[in-house]
Amino acid sequence: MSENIAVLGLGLMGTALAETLLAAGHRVTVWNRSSAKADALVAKGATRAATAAEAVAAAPLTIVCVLDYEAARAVLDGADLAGRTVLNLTNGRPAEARATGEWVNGRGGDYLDGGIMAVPYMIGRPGALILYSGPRDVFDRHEATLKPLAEPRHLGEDPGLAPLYDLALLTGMYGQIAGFLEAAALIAAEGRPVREFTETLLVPWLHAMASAQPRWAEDMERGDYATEVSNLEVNRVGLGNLVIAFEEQGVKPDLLLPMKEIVERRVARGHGAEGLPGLIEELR
Ligand code: FVH
Repeated sequence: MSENIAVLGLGLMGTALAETLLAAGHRVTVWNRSSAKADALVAKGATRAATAAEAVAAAPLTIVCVLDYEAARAVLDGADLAGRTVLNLTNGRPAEARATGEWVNGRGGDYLDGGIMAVPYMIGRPGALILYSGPRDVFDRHEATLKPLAEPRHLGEDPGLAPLYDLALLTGMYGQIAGFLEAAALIAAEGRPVREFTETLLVPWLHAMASAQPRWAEDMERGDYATEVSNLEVNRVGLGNLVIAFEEQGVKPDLLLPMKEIVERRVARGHGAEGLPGLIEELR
C-alpha cells in the first residue's frame, strides 16, 4: 500500500533511502538543508518541501538521516511532531537515541531509532540490514513500508538498542579490519602478493576462527573461561613473538599492541591458564 513518507537529509544515504521508497511505489516528501540535493529526487517523482516542518506535516512517518544527532534535533526543532512517527536513521550513541526518543515523545510523537548496516548502494538490495528499536506497536505499524529498504530487525522497545548493536557490529568490523591491515602489511613487506594471500588464506582462516566465537560468547555468559586450546600464557608468548617479528620485518605492529597489552595484564593478574574469552573481564 502506498504511504506518504517524509525524508529529511538527502546526503548519500538519505538519497538512497528516498530513491528506494519511491521505487517501491510510495509517495515521498523530501527536504535537505541545501535544497539542490533534492532536485534529482523531485525529477523522479518526490515532492520537495520548503522546510523540514512542512515535510513532517505532509506524512505520518518521517525518516531523518543526517550527519549526527545534533543535526537531527536541529532539523526536527520547530516541526509539529504530535501524532507523527519519527524514525531516526542517523548514526549515534545509545544515550543520544534515548534522549531523542524522550524529546520526540515530549512533543507528542512516536520515536523509532535505527542503525543502517549497509552502505548507500546496498539499500534496497539483498544483504542490507536495518536494526530498529522503539515501541513494538510503532515498528509494526511501519514495518511493511520500511521493508523495501533493507531486511528489518526489531531489537526491542528501548530506543538505545539499535545504536548499541550498530556500534557493536562496527566494533567487530574495525577489529577485523585492523587484523587485515597488519597481516597485509606483513605480507607486502616481503613483496608477496597481498590479494592472493587474502583470498586463499586469510579470509578462510578468519571464517574458521569466527565460527568459534558463538562458543566463546557462551563461556562469557557463564563466566567460565577454562580452555582446552591455547591459554592466555601461550597467547602472551605468541603475541610477544609476533611483535618482535613485525619489528624485524620493518612493519609497525601498532594495531596489535593493545591486544598484547591486555593479554599481558590478564596473565599478570594470575589468569594465564584461562582462554581468550576471559579477556572480556579486563574490558569491563
Ligand atoms: N554512507 C554510509 O555508508 C553510512 C552507512 C551507515 C549509516 N551512515 C550514517 O547515515 C547518516 C548520513 O550519512 P550520509 O552518508 O548520508 O552522509 P552525507 O552524504 O555526508 O550527508 C550528510 C547529510 O546531513 C546533512 N546535515 C549535516 N549537518 C546538518 C545540519 N547541521 N543541519 C541539517 N542538515 C545537516 C547534510 O545536509 P547538506 O550538507 O547537504 O545541506 C546531508 O544531507 C550519518 O549519520 C552516517 O553515519 C551512513
